[in-house]
Amino acid sequence: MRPASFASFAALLLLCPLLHATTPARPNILFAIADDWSYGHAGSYGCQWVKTPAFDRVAREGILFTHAYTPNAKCAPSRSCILTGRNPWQIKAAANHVCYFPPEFKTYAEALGEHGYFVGMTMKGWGPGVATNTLGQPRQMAGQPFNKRKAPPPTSDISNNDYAANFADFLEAAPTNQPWCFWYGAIEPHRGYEYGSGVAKGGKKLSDIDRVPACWPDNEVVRNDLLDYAFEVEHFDRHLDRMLASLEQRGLLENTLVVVTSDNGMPFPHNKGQAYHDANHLPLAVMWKRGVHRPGRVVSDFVSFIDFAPTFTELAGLSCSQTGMAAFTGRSLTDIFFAENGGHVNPARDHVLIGKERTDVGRPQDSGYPIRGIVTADTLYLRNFEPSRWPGGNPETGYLDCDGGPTKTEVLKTRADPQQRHYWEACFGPRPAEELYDLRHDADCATNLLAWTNSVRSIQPLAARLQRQLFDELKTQQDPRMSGQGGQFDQYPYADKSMRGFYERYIGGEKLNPGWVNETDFQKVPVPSEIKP
Ligand SMILES: [Ca+2]
Repeated sequence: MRPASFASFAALLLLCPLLHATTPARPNILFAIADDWSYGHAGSYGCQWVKTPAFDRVAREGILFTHAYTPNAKCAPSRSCILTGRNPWQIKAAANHVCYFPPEFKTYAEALGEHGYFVGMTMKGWGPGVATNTLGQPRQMAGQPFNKRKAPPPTSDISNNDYAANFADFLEAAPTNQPWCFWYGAIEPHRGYEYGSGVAKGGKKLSDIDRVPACWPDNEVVRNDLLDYAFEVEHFDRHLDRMLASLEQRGLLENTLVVVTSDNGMPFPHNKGQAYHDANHLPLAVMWKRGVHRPGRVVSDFVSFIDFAPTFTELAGLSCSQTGMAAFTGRSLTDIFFAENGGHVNPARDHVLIGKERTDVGRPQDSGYPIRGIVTADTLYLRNFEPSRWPGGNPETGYLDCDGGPTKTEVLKTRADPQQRHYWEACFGPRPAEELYDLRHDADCATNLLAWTNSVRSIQPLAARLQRQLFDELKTQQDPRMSGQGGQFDQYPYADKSMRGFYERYIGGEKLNPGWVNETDFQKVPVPSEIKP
């Protein structure tokens, strides 16, 4: 290299700190996202009752993350965070489930499409909700859909979308001189499940499950429900396996960044749609043969779903201003991709923020259950802003803010049984304004240390410190909850008009079928002793 050109090359590097000296050409991106799959339920994490050979391969030939979190454990807001690189409290109505997505927030898929990428998706992209541009035209939030191929599903509750065949169609359609970006949005293991399919079709046994989390009764119904969920996770993984084979056959695996994760935790009480640790803590593996250094690493850095959009746009060679997107709050993951070591790579990645607003209806005035929280290596601190409301939705409207299913019904039955009532209390009972959990000894978040008189005095300084850190960061991020404007989240309309105003209409005698709960889940209004906050 001649001195002049070396100087200009060096100057370019200085001007473009995002361009790593060894960064290969713009990679293709395969983003594989399961629907409601929890952390730990993969072979790579040591699980025996959920078989995930494709995920395990991605982890083995890339990086396995042990501390990846969505900021919001519900489909639409979690996907909004992925697509925008911003936290739920920074994207207005998109903090909510089933919202009208604000046209002002561009997605990374739209930005890549404007800058030379061929962008496609199959099945579930962003949603549920309504996303249109300022002219009212539908937006392709995650890319152009490829959904033509169908295949007989293994159970009546699994999609007939042949995801892998649709991905192959996408690859056929992709121009050879362009990088591409594909969103594989399976709808497994979202409910419903074919009851007993894990045993009958998956060849599993109830005794395969090593432990049932502390918040649900351990019985045959719950174990079957878990195995049916496992069988659906495996369907997602089988299609991923075919997609990897497809890439390999075409010689595309080398320069494709493969990201495999989920949008939120499993659709069981105390998990999906809540803010306990298992709801937000998610599986994540990343493979990129030409880019990721030292494959086979296990990384314990705290990473957030808001880190995906900055990663993808950086690898596409775009600065944030070039993308035309609202400024990212997330940080590109390339510091981890290009590191040489496993364990904790970047000391700055030592915590994540989480939180939620309205997830589903079923409370008076379509109000949500607002929470903010901070997760560190040892602790989960939660601040509940409206503790007089029901966290899972009102009993008399079927606790609608929790997907219906066998485990939910089993937990609800325990409300009338003094010996087992603690299950109902943990999953659906009223909560205090503050909660603090010791994640080292209580990963299920069964014991709120701030409600336990023996520990409350010693634990309060820690709670105060975490609340200060949480609130300081939220203020910097201009969270409306920090300036007394949090009520705006309840004012954004629920985009499914047939369900809007559910509570008042149902109580008023209107016949409404919410679809996703069982008839017996509707319970009488609470007795006064249940209203503790
Ligand atoms: Ca989901």
